[in-house]
Amino acid sequence: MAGHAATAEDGYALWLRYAPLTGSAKERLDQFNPVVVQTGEADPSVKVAEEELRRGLTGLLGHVPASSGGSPIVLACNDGSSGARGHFNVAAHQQANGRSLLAISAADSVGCLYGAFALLRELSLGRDPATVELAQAPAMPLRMLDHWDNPDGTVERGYAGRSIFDWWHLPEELSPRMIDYARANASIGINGVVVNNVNASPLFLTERYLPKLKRLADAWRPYGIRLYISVRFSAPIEVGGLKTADPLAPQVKAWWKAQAGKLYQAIPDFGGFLVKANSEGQPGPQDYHRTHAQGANMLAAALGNRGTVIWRAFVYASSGETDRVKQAYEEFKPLDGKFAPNVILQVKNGPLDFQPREPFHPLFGAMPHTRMMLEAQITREYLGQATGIVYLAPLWKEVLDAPTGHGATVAQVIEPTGMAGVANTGSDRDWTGDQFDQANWYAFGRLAWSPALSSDQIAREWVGQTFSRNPNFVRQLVPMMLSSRQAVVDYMTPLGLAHQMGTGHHYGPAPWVCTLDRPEWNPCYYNRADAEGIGFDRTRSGSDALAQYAPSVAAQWADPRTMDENDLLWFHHLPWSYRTQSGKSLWDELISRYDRGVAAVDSMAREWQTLQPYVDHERFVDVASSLAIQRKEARWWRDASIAYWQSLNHLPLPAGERPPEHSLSYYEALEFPDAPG
Ligand code: GCW
Repeated sequence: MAGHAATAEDGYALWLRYAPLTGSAKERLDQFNPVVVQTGEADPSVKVAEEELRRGLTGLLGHVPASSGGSPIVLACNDGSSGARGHFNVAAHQQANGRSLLAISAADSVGCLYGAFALLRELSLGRDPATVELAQAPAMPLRMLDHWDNPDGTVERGYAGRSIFDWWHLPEELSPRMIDYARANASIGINGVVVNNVNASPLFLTERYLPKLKRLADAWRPYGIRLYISVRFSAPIEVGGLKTADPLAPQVKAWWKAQAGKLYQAIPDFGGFLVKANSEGQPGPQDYHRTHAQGANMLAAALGNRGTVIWRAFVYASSGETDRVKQAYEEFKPLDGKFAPNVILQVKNGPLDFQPREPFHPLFGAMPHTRMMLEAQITREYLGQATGIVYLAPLWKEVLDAPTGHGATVAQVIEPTGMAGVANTGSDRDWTGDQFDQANWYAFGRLAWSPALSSDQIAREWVGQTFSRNPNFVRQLVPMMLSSRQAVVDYMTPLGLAHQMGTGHHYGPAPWVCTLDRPEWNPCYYNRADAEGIGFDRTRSGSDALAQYAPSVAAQWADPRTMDENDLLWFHHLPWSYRTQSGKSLWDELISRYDRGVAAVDSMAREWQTLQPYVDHERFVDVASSLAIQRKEARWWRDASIAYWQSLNHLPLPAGERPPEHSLSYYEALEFPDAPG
């Protein structure tokens, strides 16, 4: 039995659908009413917790919960307990009158809100309220979304329409979306939002933007979300009328202090500044022969103990002489211990740039005297953008679980600080441009809350709340999601290849590109393919990037014969005839991986067809069309890549292999002037 197919839906409700329960699950929940606020009723966060409980119960029951007569659901929001901000308990107790009582208790009101959302999650998944027992606390203090949204409504690397932030009409108009956005974030524990692109417009530091920022911060405060902005390092010149932005110049220091003062006057809990400096053409302290630490510390002094400077480690010079993946470590490692206490270094998961697979960044664990957070990319810039199914939890788990060799996993290194995800939201009705990309927003938040959660559990939660809790459906869909990340690696850049995408739009394959001014922007810089072999030698005989890792970790990647071949060509340049662990030649193995990726997408598309009975028509068709695009993309990546490698090595395809559909010149000539940037 497929269960009821829900009515037509557009995805706007995200995982907060609260679809009606049926049968015994509904009957059990019907016993629990009313919602009672025991403490903190005047608190805005408690108010929204109460509201959300009522909304959720109404959805799950299919009617407004009774106002008396049942086992109450009680919000007790300053229970005197101590612990991390946001921790909560949810448990059913037996009362003297024989009735149960379901209590959500926490030391602070935001904890209570998180508890309410956690309870609703359990109930949405069909859990018997009488057996709910949760005691949770966030694993890390900062759980942030970074938006690469511009004031004109465009979104850098955004594939879901325009920006969700309507700066033009703020502060007078606050779109209801801003509240639904806050609800979605609070439901997964996100507690910080950077509202603008790291390639930052100085507009955000003007008087005109203050009331706009204030309106958003006020709207999000009840949801436990603090607002941050990205700042442009040269803003003192552009909007401050100064002649310099030198971080040691007294007038520059004074200007930033004054800006911070205005921000705190309007927004007392303003989070702080995110900074991309001396990276990809952005201004920074090095323009004045100052270090990253001097630049960051000057801004940190302006904020004082009220807020935080989050300084990005994503830097690489344009010389191309040093292997690009080594540059962040070389610049930042010597600055360990030099940053002010309210500075955090934000490090991307890998040393290159959000590729389908990268080894973890060597800075994790290597700067013990520096607060460090992880930056992940939820928007799929390099992973097919907003098409098909690519579930990213396995990618992030791989990094979080990696032992750094410095006595801690990546998760343990960042837990005292936090995690930021580059948001994938936009003005599209479904928020993320593709139904399944909602899962990535969800998974990011859940992992920041608890990196110990498994990709499987997160997928189950998301599927159950977002689509259907039917066990057959969940059992079939979750494994598809779990294998989808390896599929994209396989059809795009198998065996440790990276950065093989088209210039600018970063969408399709272009391994042949070799003539861009900046050598490290060229795919050929990374594949190093020629008639003899392929791959980037990062061992001692090559760039020696391996030496940036702890010895135990470097050792695990040093020998191509024993290492995990998923990273093979990231670290080694090998002949096409090299014998891989499967016994196949490197060439044959490469082709079999491309094929495996294409086959995986085909099978996802096929399986989705069989799931039609469980899914509303609108979202069924939406996902089916998206998978049709992904099938095309997978073939395009495979065929164009193989055509190019063959033009170099002139090797025949293994017997029975399908040749590329078109000639290499066909793929080379494709242009996409209309692609989103
Ligand atoms: O991944 C690259 C993107 C740029 C981005 C940059 C960064 C915001 O292609 O669009 O700029 O990384 O992370 O700063």
